[in-house]
Amino acid sequence: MAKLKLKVSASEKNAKAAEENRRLLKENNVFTMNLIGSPGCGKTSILEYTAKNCEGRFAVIVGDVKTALDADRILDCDIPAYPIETDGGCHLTAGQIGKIIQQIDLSSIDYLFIENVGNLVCPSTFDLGEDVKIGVLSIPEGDEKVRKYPALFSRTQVVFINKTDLLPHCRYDLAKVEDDCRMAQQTVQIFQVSATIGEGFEGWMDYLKNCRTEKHT
Ligand SMILES: Nc1nc2c(ncn2[C@@H]2O[C@H](COP(=O)(O)OP(=O)(O)OP(=O)(O)O)[C@@H](O)[C@H]2O)c(=O)[nH]1
Ligand SMILES: [Mg+2]
Repeated sequence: MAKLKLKVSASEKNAKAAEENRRLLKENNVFTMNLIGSPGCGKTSILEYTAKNCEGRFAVIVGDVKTALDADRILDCDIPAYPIETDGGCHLTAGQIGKIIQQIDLSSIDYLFIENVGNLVCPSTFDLGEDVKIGVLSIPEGDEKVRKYPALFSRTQVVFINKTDLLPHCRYDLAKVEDDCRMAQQTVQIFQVSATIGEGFEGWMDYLKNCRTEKHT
């Protein structure tokens, strides 16, 4: 009973912090995206491509269990990056994001990306105050992930299917995965990309532009 009460209050605490983050980010017209996917699916690579090729002013918060290696990769693209080392934690919390956004000049950015800890389960149900959750899949992981992890894919407004350059080497039914994504979330926008060779990002660029227009009018 006491354990249940503790659990409820932790999730209530997170929800409250997420609402406060959302209020602050909205007030500053910052469009915020929470990237979730398995370890190695290409979250940082997609952000590197975005930083180098898409228009807008960005900041990135990067969650990892250990190290600031990914934040360093983003800094190398001349984008402000803020690492969060969770030290064993399998997802980011709204409280952690709240502490970081106090350090960011929100009036100087259009987009905030949050790269969550590589994990298809735990980050799914933790609201960070984002506008959208973005799921990242990749070809070598196999084509059943959307069906296996419904808690995430029922909440993702955008899905990347990354590493399309590896399609000739893997058995992967792209059409089926797209169907699964739409079954889980009818209005999802799907981008098939290869972050390594920079292929398939036109739709993503339009998406970002549209989000900014909506926020700033
Ligand atoms: N072939 C291929 N490799 C890719 C692509 N995108 C990323 N990679 C490789 O996949 C590996 C993992 O990429 P990351 O961007 O670090 O993946 P991540 O999701 O950020 O990983 P974690 O932060 O550790 O969860 C690296 O070796 C990348 O070079 C792609 O489109 N094609
Ligand atoms: Mg990464």
